[in-house]
Amino acid sequence: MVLDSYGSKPQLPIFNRLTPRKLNSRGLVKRIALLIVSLVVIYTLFIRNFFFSSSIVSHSAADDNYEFYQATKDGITKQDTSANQNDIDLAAINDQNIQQRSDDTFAEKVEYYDLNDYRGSADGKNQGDVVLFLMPLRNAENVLPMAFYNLMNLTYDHSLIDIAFLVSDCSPDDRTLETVFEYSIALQNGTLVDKLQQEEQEKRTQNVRGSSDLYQLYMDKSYMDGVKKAYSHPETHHKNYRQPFRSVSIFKKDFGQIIGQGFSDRHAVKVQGIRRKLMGRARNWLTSSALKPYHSWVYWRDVDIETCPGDVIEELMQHDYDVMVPNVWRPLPTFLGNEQPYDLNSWIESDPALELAKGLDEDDVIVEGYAEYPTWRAHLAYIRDPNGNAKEVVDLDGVGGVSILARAQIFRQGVHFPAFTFLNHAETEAFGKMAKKMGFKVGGLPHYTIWHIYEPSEDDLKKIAKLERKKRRKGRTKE
Ligand SMILES: Nc1nc2c(ncn2[C@@H]2O[C@H](COP(=O)(O)OP(=O)(O)O)[C@@H](O)[C@H]2O)c(=O)[nH]1
Ligand SMILES: *[C@@H]1O[C@H](CO)[C@@H](O)[C@H](O)[C@H]1NC(C)=O
Ligand SMILES: *[C@@H]1O[C@H](CO)[C@@H](O)[C@H](O)[C@H]1NC(C)=O
Ligand SMILES: [Mg+2]
Repeated sequence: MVLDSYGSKPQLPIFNRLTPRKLNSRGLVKRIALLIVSLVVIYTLFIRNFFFSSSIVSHSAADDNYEFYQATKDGITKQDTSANQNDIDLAAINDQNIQQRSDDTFAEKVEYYDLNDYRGSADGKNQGDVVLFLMPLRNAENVLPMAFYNLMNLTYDHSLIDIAFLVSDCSPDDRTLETVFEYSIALQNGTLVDKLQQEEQEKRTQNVRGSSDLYQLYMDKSYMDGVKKAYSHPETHHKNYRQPFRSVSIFKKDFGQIIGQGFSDRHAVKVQGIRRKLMGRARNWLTSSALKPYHSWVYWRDVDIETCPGDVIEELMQHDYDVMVPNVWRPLPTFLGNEQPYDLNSWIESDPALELAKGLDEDDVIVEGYAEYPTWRAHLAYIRDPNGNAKEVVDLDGVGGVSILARAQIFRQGVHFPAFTFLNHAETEAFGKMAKKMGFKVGGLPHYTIWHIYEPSEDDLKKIAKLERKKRRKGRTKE
């Protein structure tokens, strides 16, 4: 009620009647009291909300604090960082900066790059194309072992891959950054497999089996066997498994993401627009910070992929597209049907969706896979035939961000992940549309599938608990 009258016009009695009418002192006290009350109301209803909400939605342009580290086999070095951070030793940084500046200024070398040499070839592996591998991370500690196994599993020459992680907005008790440090050092030292296997061993002997692992008993057996095979003798997959990468960079920068990282939090339709735009901002920041003139390709990969063929980069590259994505599915408990398409952001545009977009506000974001937006688009995920030809390509309009191979030159020419609404889309879907608008080739492989982890939703956990109770009752009646 109050808000409405505010929304239209600040019609406070105090402003209306500030006419030269004689006031007695009681009237004056009343008016001053009213003024104070009004100001408090304005503050609580409007100003405070304004500041609060703007800190959620938008990110202050002036805040460009970040941390930048590089990992080698000998440890982590802090490379460069904004000078006005509170928690670091300013003197040390200033020294470092002065050092760097004088090095750069007086260095007797000019670096020359002919960007025609870095256009990206379909046969990049044999042409020596350097790939920039980018991975965004948030509260990802638990899935990092999986992600690093997948990294080592890449058959694209490791010495041609620069890795850059972006760690953002983690919870205070989360150890994503520290874990990335530890694993990256061991990765570059060639000893990460041993470290991960030792950690697993320790966990097994401590017998830490969270109740959340119960769901594994309800997964499809052939899927679980596949996972076991992928992880139990990992080094057998290719001979350069332990080879260090060209470089490993770790950026830490917060973007003010406050939407929870739980499965149900992230997937509510209401939060999609905000979440996706912030992710767009984070992806763009990482691209601009890590992309170098000598990169021919950029490969984006999510942390929570359980199994993926080791030659995914070569497979995506050989088609000579500017943007190429695989199919992304996830396993499900058997009582939910074993498996399901996961990434619905890779699609072919449809007429009903274009019609739908016409009726929306310029700033509205269409999100795929929600009843609220019946788009009738053909999703890459649903085109899949498990026995289909893995080399078959379909042209796409929107793409998902789980695993994108893109030519580096498209970023140099301005294609990015919109942090605003572009053609009623944001982030990766808008990236696909933008690349296409700028004349680049965007495609996907419907029958070439990588598998996202299954994270049990609250409903699924309830169902599992119920099944467990039933099992126990049965067990007792048998005895
Ligand atoms: N830097 C950064 N990474 C994020 C953020 N939110 C998610 N991520 C990472 O981005 C990738 C995709 O996120 P995820 O929540 O798995 O997306 P979903 O599977 O599509 O729901 C994962 O590697 C996450 O760790 C964020 O706010 N900042
Ligand atoms: C690096 O590798 C050597 C063996 O090659 C090993 O002794 C050492 O512990 C490793 N360091 C780290 C940090 O993993
Ligand atoms: C590693 O690559 C092999 C061969 O492509 C594949 O079978 C295996 O599942 C991969 N491992 C993981 C953890 O995805
Ligand atoms: Mg995910």
